[in-house]
Amino acid sequence: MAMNDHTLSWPTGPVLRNVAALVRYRIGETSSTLRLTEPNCPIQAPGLQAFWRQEPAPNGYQFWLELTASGEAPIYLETTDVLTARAPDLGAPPATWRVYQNGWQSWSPTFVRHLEGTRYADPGTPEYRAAHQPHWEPDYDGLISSEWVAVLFAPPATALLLGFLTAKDQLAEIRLRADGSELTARCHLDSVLLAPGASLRTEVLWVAAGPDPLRLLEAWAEAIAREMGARAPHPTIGGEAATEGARGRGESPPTGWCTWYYFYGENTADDILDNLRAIANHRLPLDVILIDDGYQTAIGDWFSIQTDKFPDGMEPVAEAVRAAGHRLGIWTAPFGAAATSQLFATHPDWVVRDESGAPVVGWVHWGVPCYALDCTHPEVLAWLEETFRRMRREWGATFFKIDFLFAAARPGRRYDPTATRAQALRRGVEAIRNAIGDDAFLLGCGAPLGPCIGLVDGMRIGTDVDPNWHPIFRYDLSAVSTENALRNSITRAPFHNRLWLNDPDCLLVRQRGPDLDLVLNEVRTLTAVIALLGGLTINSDNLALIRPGRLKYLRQALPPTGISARPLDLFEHEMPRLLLLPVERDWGRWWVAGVINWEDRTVETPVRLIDLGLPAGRYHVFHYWRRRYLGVTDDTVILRRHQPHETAVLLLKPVSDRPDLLTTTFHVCQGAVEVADCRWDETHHLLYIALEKAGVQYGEVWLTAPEPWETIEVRVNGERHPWVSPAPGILRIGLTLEGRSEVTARFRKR
Ligand code: 9PG
Repeated sequence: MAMNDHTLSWPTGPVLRNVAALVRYRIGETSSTLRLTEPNCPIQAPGLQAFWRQEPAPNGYQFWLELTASGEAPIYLETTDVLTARAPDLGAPPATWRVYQNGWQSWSPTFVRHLEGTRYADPGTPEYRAAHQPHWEPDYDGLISSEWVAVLFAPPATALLLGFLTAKDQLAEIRLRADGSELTARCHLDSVLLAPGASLRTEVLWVAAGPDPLRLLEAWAEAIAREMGARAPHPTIGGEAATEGARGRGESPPTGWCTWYYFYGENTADDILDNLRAIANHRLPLDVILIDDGYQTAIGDWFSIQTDKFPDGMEPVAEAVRAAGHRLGIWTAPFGAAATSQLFATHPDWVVRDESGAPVVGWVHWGVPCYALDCTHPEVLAWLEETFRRMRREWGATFFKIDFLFAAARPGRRYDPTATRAQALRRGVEAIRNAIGDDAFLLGCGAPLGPCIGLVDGMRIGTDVDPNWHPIFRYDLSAVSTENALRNSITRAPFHNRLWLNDPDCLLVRQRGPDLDLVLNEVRTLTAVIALLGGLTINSDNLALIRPGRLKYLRQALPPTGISARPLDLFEHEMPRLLLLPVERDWGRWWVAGVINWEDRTVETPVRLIDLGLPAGRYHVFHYWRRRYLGVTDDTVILRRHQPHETAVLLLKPVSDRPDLLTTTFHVCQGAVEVADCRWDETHHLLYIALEKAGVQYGEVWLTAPEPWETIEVRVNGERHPWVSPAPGILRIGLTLEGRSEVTARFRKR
């Protein structure tokens, strides 16, 4: 073996050959590339000392670079490849591979791309590049770029993960040539200055192999969460252990109501007060009232309130929200200054500048260019702190949705020439966290993911939901639409409870009409997927006008379980269609599966227990939305008429030989949150069930009573109560649950 052919091997897994590291840098006018082929041995180049570190790590290795400006002259660091390798050998031709491709910010497409026959088409527009391709360059064609982490999967059982375990200091990506000829893990140093004598370290890369790509991805999320001190309640929940948290203990993720997806910024103070009243009247268990975009006169002028909508300013609305017992949430886009803003007029020196000295546009907000604030400027950081302190102090806001965060990471010239784009962004988010305090909830949106870990409590992980299922303006995978929003929420489900709490965006349940073009199956899918993913659950209808009958969908998603279902076929389908939530309680164990039909036509879908990974045995099957008991199976459930965009939510419960709880219809997760207790009294042949849920809701409790058991009576809160038997051995009991109810059923042997 030649000295310069560094190889990485696994006992059974893939092999990387010709492994090397590269440093691209400039001293004066001279650009150079330093190639390192031997790890753990420092290299001295003119003006630069480089040390490429390799260490063993679980299921593989970890790598990073340490760089020192060792000469008299400053160095400008461009990019470093912490690892680059020729043609990874996954034991199967690249055409068969699938790659978990993570997008760069909240709204960027994320899914497992099939190298052959993908649905992904790069729109190739400047707008798409600006929003989703932070490392775009002219040779981007034929390149797959994934931010911070990628998992290569060669079916049936060879997976290779490359993922950075730290993300505070540099933007980092995994690049794969689409023909499989080259694999690179790159850190972006953005041409920052390294002064003579100064050193820096790249982010740390983990390279791991194993048979199960989803488990590798989950393990990466756990590892980076640990390294970066993620603000998640259960940072070490793993695949199996995830059921632990589903016990319903601890605080549930935020619930709430948001102004955006009905009013789109046109709401007045009165609209908010009307919705507050509606929430109280309908007794909806929603906590946060989130005042989204549209109250401010310009991006950046956060205390200049539009008086036509809020005639008395923000204070009285904030006061009413708090008086009604809610948390006040406020939307901002903190790293932007509208070209028309007072902020920019007063502080033109606070924005990032391009080479020619012109202000860098962060984004165009509903037609108005917003310049990117320079979060390395101490005055900007002080202003950010003051802004958020005031919102907390003067309005009493304790929930902050901070949006368009990618603006802080735009390329350009900054006050601090040693700061990378990632560091600039992180300093900005840190200033906000400092100001709002440790106990306020910080929700990232339009946010580059990596540098926010450890600072945000929640993160939007997909594009905006929309009154339309398919995108209507543009047709790419980032375009706002319920379909695209749901796809990302599913493909990034492994981040939930690990990096932060996932925000799948708002739940819309209003009737189809001029304000909403989702049919009933689509609303149910939105409800089911949000409920199964267990993250933030925020409604955004006009609750003052909604037909009350529609509120049943919202109630069935509340409260969130806090635990995410697993997308079992993530590495099989670019649009994953199989979610599985395992639930375990003292009184039993069951599974809730969400089976999604993304097609625009009715299909027949077989659901095999073996694909769900269930222990062998016999299971009762309940078809949740259709409120239908499908009988017992030990093999396959066939959904014969699986309608367009319908999600079949199936409960699978092991068959018992004595009377037992089958399910309830109070929550999509069917017992995971609303069943407080369930006991079988063998002496008295009594089944006792305690239900607990905030608000008021009509629903059903379903029981099983196998031969030879026969039902004598049912009582609800001590009173005799009717039941029906929709199938032999099955009981259905309808009741209104208000806080707490106790159901007892007495049986005898025939
Ligand atoms: C408020 C909204 C909501 C929403 C956010 C964000 O023009 N655009 O490309 C564009 C993309 C996303 C977007 C708005 C505009 O939505 O995700 O929840 O807060 O801002 O303006």
